[in-house]
Amino acid sequence: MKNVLNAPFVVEMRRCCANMYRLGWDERNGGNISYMLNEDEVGEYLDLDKVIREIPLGFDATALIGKIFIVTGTGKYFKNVDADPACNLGIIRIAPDGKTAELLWGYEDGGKFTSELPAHLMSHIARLGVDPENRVVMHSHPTHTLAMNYVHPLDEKKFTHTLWEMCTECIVVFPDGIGVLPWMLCGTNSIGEATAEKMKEFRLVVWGMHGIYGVGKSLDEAFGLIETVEKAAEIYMLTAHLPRINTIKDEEMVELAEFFGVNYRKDFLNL
Ligand code: 2HA
Ligand code: ZN
Repeated sequence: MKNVLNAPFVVEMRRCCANMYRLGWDERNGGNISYMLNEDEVGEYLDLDKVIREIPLGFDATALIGKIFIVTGTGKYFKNVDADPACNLGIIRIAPDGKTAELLWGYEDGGKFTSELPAHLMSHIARLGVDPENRVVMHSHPTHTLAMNYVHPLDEKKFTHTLWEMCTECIVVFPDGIGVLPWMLCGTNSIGEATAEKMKEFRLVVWGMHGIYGVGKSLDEAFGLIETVEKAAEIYMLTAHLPRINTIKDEEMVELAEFFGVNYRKDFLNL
């Protein structure tokens, strides 16, 4: 059996969490990631018949029975993942009852998965319905995106449109736009259900005055979505208090979307 600490999925999670921490997006225990793994790949590193502990999920994940995820731990700091992955990360499999997580590795100090697991697993279910290749759900508190939440209407069309105006690449990177939820209590099944509902339509969902969710086929893809939103939000926050004398026009956004062949939310433009 190969050493799981060298597994590409563990190395990627270590690098990703360290990177997000250094960007200032994941203070203290802020943020969480879940990454669906291939059973054969995990089998090279772990004995899949050896369940260390069973942990109740607190919601129904029947649609994901048998699926394996590497997930950041509750109360754990992204800052510490790289130095101690076995304590700060865990690999879980959804048990045949759909209501329990079987711990296959990690959470070595007796810990468990992120308190946002309902939002993560419900989002995985929703995204897999749209894109069978989806693997990653990522939550973070990027600074400028969050700042923008306080000074810009929390309206999906307006929020998306403003970000599309801020960087030429935006409409190409997230042509499907951004779903927006109002402030809601986090860590609950209700916010999980609301997030998953948005995920049927969007790959990015803002949690009002809290943070953002991004999804993708890989950690890079989910990260790249959030990174692009954050860059655009930074430009917005650097310019929102200044007179705007130039902008990317809606006609130009159409030109971009058509040139790059992306299916964009036409109803989010004002044409
Ligand atoms: O895990 O970010 O939303 C800490 C959080 C809660
Ligand atoms: Zn959060």
